Amino acid sequence: MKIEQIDLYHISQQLVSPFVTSFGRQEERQCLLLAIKAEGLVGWGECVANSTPGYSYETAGTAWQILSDFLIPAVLGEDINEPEEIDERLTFVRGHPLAKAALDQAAWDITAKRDGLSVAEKLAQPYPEGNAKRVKVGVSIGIQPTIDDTLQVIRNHLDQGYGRIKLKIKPGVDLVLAREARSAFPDTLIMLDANSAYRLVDAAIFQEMDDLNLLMIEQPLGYEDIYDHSQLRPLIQTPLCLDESIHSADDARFALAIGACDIINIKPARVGGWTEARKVHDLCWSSGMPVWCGGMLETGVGRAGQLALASLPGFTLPGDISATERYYHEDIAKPAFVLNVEDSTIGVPKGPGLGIEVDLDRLLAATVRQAHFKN
Ligand code: OSB
Ligand code: MG
Repeated sequence: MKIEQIDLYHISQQLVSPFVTSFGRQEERQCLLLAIKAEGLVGWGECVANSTPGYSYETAGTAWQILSDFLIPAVLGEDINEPEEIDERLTFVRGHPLAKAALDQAAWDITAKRDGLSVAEKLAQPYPEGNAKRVKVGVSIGIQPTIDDTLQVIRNHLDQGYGRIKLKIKPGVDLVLAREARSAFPDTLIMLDANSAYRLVDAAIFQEMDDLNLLMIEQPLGYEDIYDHSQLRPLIQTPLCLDESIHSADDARFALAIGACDIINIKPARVGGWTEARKVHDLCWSSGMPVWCGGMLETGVGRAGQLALASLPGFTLPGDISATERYYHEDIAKPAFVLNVEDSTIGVPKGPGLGIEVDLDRLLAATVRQAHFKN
């Protein structure tokens, strides 16, 4: 498929409720969306880089520049048959996985459409068991003004049918919060995400959580650290999960080799796209390490891609893939994703491709900048 045109949009959307983490507060969310056009088909991809470099060094602004000046020119006019060929053509740029992932995702969408498959089916081709039709999901709850507020937000999400609760923590909002949440909800799957807010010397805080029967603690230590996590792990009972510090299958191999974690959160964006995300999945699955699909407050474009990835057989833990209404009043893609209250699952889009339609009017209403690259 010769890539004839690529459209790039920088959008900004109001969140249904502010999202507060140890690295900052978000009331609106920015991201880039891009469309690859070839042979009368369109493939969509989302770059989850936000306005500030809090989670990753990339921002919507840096991703715009890297995509416009380097990544898009490297693939425009090229003949691409399989999505993996995009990944290969982008290796000359070091880093910038969030920017790369948007092109990789769009390539999965357009080639799956060409093949008459959903992205989930195309991703699952190597596995005899194929892909799941529904995936288990949970909700990620930001830091609230008080513990009582947090308990109320947990209650609301349990009432909506979410079967796994993730609580954001930061120094000063950790142990007491976890204890109160556990005593209010003794049987709920509860996990914590620190987004790198602690150091190894803080190990005692996590040791005090040993008796809380938490599902896992996500990324307590440095955002590039793997080694200190391997030192923390034997000191605590709660399973340790890595998010920020796993950028590739090689990082995952290193983490496995030194015993740095029990679980990996796979975010396709953080590892440069779905091609690399599947490699991380394969490595973890063959090593017996459970994985789950993380989230970055995606629009329907990114969410459709998360659901496709999470349908692979090694994704055994609930993902951070909540219903559309939890993030946006009106999303730019249709249909909205809806939670099944019976079993806390969301259906995997049936395709073709990602299985969503981008509503161009809504997209343009949210757009702050656009560019069109033609061969
Ligand atoms: O660390 O998992 C994280 C959102 C933005 C940046 C980092 C993270 C998150 C979430 C939200 O936890 C997950 C979601 O519901 O999309
Ligand atoms: Mg995280």
